[in-house]
Amino acid sequence: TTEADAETLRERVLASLTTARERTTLLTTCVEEPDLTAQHSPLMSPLVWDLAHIGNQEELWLLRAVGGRDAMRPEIDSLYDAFEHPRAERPSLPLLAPAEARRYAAEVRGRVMDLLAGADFHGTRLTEAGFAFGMIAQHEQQHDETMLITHQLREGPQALAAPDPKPAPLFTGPAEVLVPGGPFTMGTSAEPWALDNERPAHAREVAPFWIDTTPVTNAAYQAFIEDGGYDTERWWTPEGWTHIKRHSITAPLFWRRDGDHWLRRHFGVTEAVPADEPVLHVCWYEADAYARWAGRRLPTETEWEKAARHDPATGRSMRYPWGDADPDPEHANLGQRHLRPAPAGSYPAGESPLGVRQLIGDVWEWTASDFLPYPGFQAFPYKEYSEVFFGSDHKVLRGGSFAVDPVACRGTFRNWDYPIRRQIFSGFRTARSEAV
Ligand code: AVJ
Ligand code: FE
Repeated sequence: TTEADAETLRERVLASLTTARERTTLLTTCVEEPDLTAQHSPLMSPLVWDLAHIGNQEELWLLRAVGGRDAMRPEIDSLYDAFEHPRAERPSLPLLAPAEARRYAAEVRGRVMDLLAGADFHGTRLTEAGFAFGMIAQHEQQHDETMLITHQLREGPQALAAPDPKPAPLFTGPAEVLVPGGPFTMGTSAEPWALDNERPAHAREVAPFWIDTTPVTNAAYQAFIEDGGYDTERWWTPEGWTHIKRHSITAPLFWRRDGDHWLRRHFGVTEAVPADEPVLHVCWYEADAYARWAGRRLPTETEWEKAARHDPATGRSMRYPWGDADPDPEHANLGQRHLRPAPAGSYPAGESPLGVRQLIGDVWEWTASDFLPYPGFQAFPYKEYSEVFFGSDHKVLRGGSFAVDPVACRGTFRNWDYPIRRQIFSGFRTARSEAV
């Protein structure tokens, strides 16, 4: 019945918001106050900015837009508007101090709990199926990934720890699989909490292509380095070549050569680069150059989504590679349960019908494609979520990383960034067209 559905939805909203807040709390209490207010990189906000911004967006969209309440502290809105102040400027703003930011976010959340208790999930598009609540849970989780990136950039001793992923049996499957050509349905009109840029569902025609069964590993990437990849202009786009030479980039971010092997700094610990894990912290230019060196290319966004969602048996697009079930820990490495990707070939339960693994979780995967709207795109609920980023400045990343919560990750989910960015939890896999 509708009443039972509403209760299920209320519980799902509550669980999603609660999971997000537990993560936010951990990320903002595992270091001392000076590390919350410091800017650890000009690319990132102080952690205390993310904390109050999370609360402020929740107030704006749930208490004010859905609940019709007045602003709690109208004077702070502009401080936490991401478009008014670029990240580099944020530490010089009169930000709420950590204790105050925590109190503000908690007070917003308390009022949201009251709102949720009486929420009607029908009505406007914003409240339909709890969309605004789902959007805010996703927003907080996205900032939890952003804050984890800040932690990785932070110098100093380890503050966060998590168990390593379960060792996987050695993967012995084929290196690549053939995805058949033909139409498939890209995007979604059905997923209730899908964001505007994932909509609407539409048909795409795809030529047959081969795609790597697993993300590219550190060992494979090291072979590119040892083969002089960073000194061979022909592997790089002109922009990529200029960029790596200007910034003396010779390896993924956080890597350091030590004699004949590589070390990396990972959440405050220096470790040998793990050979069998997917490569992490590469920019689009590096992914693109590696692919060319390997005689291959990056998959287009359309190819990636077809590999991740297409069920050749039914012709249907599924929610995830493994089917329509929500992710569980056997399917994918998500949600900061582990602070690293799992070895390539892990998660057999999460493979696609064609046997492609780790499309969801582990590392964000760079695609060849610019971030563009789908045919029929409509900005919702605000232009600044996606629309202002469309164009050739940003490349699309797919699939989510170990740092993304399941609420903000699905077969249709789209992320984007500048092609020079590599502080994000980014890796890639390669593809090639089927010879005709
Ligand atoms: C989708 C990850 C590019 O962090 O800029 C957070 C998500 N939007 N707050 C970002 C987002 C507004 C966004 N990305
Ligand atoms: Fe935000």
